[in-house]
Amino acid sequence: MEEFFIDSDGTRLHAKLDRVGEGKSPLCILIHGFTGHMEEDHIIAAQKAMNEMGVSVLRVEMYGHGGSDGEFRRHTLYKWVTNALSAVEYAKTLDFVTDLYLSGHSQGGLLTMLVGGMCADDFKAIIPMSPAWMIPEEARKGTLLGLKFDAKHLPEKLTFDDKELFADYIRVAQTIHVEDEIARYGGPVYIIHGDADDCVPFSYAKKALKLYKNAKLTPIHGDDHCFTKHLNQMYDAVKACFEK
Ligand code: FER
Repeated sequence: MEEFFIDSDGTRLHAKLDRVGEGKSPLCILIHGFTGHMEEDHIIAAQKAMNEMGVSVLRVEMYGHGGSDGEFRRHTLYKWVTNALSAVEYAKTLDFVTDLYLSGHSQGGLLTMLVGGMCADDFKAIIPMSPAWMIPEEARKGTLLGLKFDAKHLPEKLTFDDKELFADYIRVAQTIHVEDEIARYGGPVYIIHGDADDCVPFSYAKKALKLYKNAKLTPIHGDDHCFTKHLNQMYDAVKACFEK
């Protein structure tokens, strides 16, 4: 494992690269979710599943998360998109990489769907896990994190658990139209989602399956947002994405 920082327009992104062997290999960029980081059990499980399939993995932590620069309360999806584009640009400079893949969990899964559309030619396939692609719609409706707010006259910040999130997060999310980026990605999409997820509705996985031209959905029956009940099934579903 190599640990380092990737520059994203002056923001240092904490990254770990788990290579398979020393020769050429495919590489998957793997991104955590909202309030998450690269050492969560489900992120490690995905990394190990990919490594087992001969795929090197670049885990990258986004603005305001894990060991990367930035304050959580100041993160926005635009900052995350900029960060993910920097990770893609970095990955494309690596000589050992054959095919490039992009994967992320929840808000990282939403990011995977957005960047998939933006960089459609760059990826052999994308793997959104429990993708939280209802966030932009919810932001427009005035419902995020179980909180209600006036979507046209935003509060200064949202407060939840022991955290706060400035309204710029909402302003940015309100501008994003995920369907546009779904339409722009014609490559293979492997969606993995627990059908008992109470954080991101499973109905969004079914909706994405219909909208993508070339998608497969692997439901993890009875599992929650972070696959805590059947992590082994999630592991197998990730492996299956790379079977020839
Ligand atoms: C929300 C529901 C889910 C939300 C964010 C998420 C900001 C993200 C979850 C994750 O990334 O794990 O209402 O609002």
